[in-house]
Formats: sequence, C-alpha cells, structure tokens
Amino acid sequence: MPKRAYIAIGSNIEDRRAHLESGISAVAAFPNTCITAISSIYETPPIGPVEQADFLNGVFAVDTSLSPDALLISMLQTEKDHLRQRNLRWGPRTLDLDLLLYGEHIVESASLTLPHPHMNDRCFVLVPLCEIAPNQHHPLTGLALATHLAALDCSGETKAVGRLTLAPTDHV
Ligand code: PH2
Ligand code: MG
Ligand code: MG
Repeated sequence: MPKRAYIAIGSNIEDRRAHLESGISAVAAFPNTCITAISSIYETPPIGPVEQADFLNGVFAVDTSLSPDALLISMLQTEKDHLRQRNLRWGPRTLDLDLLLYGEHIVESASLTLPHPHMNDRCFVLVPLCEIAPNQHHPLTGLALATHLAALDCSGETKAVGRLTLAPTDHV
C-alpha cells in the first residue's frame, strides 16, 4: 500500500521559483510516486545563524510506494542534480527537500529522523503544511498540525507569493 508523505521544499538562490518547480517535477518522476497536493509558495526571511537571502518555501504531499530510505535517497540525488553545494551548514541552497512525515512512521536512524525534528517550530514549514494538511496528526504528539501551528507566532514570518505553475499529477 502506498503511503502519504509530506515534503518541505525551499530555495534561496535564483531562480528560486524555477528551482522549486523543477524540484517538484523531479519528485513526480520518482518511481511509484505521485504528487497529491502542493501548497502556496511563501517568501520567508532566513531562520538560523547564517545571514543570507530570503527563501521561497512550500510543502507538497506525495503518495509513494518507495520506502522512507529510498525516498530520501532520491530526494538527496535531486538536490545534487540541482547543483546543491553543502559547504556551509544552514547556508544558501538552490534546492532543499526535507522529508517531514511518512505516514505515521517514527524513525530514528543515522540518515533519517521522522517526523522531522524541527517541523513543529518552523513557520516556513508549518504554515504551508497546514494549508494542505491541517487535520493530519503529528505521530509523536498526537495533536493536529493546526494545533501546533496555533502555538506559533508566524506574523511577519511567511508571505504567500502565489502558486507554482505545475499541475498535480495522478499517474504513477
Ligand atoms: N532552511 C534552512 C535555514 N533557514 N530559513 C527559511 N526561511 N527557510 C528555509 O528553508 C531555511 C531557513 C536550513 O535548511
Ligand atoms: Mg531544510
Ligand atoms: Mg535539508
């Protein structure tokens, strides 16, 4: 049975919108994987210790028969295909793909932590995620994602700047 997974996407190197679009198209082409929902795109100030350009961020949902590890490996390859440099932790990136949720799975391995450990405290993740899955429960807290969002102050942290020109696919 395919599982529903949620993936956060971000870029703060131009052409940011083109990177998001081709990143989602690449995921849509993964085997046994289809995109089921895409949030609006948000412009967000950089969070963390590195001074850098504003991001475009969003979240999308997939139904996939890939295992969490296989999905992650394909996501990392997609980042590489977008010439993602990993020379500065939390630094600027052409394309960032973060696996937030994979069904109700709870995973703690060297390569993967599920649910994503920071998803509940980042407005640039929770705002788009709640746009497409407000009633989804967080596997560790059991609370609806909208409840986690209500606990955050996201004023000034996210500004919707439209949608991607990419139709959700329903083919496998
Ligand atoms: N990603 C980071 C660090 N800071 N800030 C925003 N607004 N959006 C991001 O995607 C982001 C960030 C490291 O993954
Ligand atoms: Mg990230
Ligand atoms: Mg990442």
